[in-house]
Amino acid sequence: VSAVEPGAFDALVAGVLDGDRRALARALTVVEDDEAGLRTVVAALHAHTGRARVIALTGAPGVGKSTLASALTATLRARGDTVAVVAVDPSSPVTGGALLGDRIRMQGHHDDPGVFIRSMAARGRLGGMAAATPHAVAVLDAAGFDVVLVETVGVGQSEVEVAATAETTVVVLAPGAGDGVQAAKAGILEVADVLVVNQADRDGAAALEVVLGGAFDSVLTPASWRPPIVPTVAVRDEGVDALLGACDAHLEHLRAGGGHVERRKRRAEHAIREIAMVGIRRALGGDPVGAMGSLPRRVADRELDPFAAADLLLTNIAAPAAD
Ligand SMILES: Nc1nc2c(ncn2[C@@H]2O[C@H](COP(=O)(O)OP(=O)(O)O)[C@@H](O)[C@H]2O)c(=O)[nH]1
Ligand SMILES: [Mg+2]
Repeated sequence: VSAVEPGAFDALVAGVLDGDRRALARALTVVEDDEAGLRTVVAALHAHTGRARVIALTGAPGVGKSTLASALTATLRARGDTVAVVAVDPSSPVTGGALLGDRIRMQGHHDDPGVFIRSMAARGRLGGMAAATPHAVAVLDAAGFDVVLVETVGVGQSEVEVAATAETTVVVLAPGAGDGVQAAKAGILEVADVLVVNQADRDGAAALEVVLGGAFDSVLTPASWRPPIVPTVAVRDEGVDALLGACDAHLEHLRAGGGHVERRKRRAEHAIREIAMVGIRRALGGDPVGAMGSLPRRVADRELDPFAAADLLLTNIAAPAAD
């Protein structure tokens, strides 16, 4: 762990709070790449977060998440909201979709100070993008954006968990590649607050809507939120107003029942757990012998059972003992 001089990030933090775009871009690079800086920046910005509304768009590669994010950005701007978009999508070039930044540039948002776009590479030193994304969201929140849109590929458990920390999680499906059966297998339907059937101009879209409609009947109580199913044609901006309306209705529902506080707690819980997991993984992986000490021998010698040894190991990680 490299030492960070006190004050080394003060100007960066001040720049973010001022809405300076270069400072913002650099702060997001710190989130991706600079472990010591990440801690400093997150600590300094934390008190300034909690204002932005976070909407996640998740789904299989190629369903149209970036196209929708771009269309939603335009719709949100039209009603006066400032928008930051963070896309964690290494697959776009593979599926033939343009990178998000290119799409939004195409739509003419590139010189709009009310829009900020960041594509994040799927690396991240601290346990991958699933760990880094909430910090990126926090930086954008602190910078004062009204809405933070998060695009993630909903294929792995960790990506799905990240999406579920948004106020509103929009699961995007399309006929064919990202269909409902696959989504159900990946476990992303469970986290959906709003379901989008994008590419509604293509064959199979109506059938997919029917399948999805049936999927929730068995599990919902009358009092719970029923995820609306919104058909969209993102490439033609069709259904995008309805999608935003569904997101607004969901936020209202959360607020009415205190659910937005729960979401924030869930996001905090996720962040704490990811940070702690990094520490544990490092303690175990970086220097296994040091952290384990004599525990393996004592278990092998039947002096300790493995559960008791694991308890001791966690204690050692929290407060390293000589042995
Ligand atoms: N026919 C049709 N194509 C779409 C629609 N929305 C997006 N696409 C196309 O689907 C491809 C993937 O879109 P993209 O937004 O990059 O998907 P992502 O991987 O989920 O971000 C691109 O070629 C888009 O132009 C739609 O509503 N209808
Ligand atoms: Mg994309």
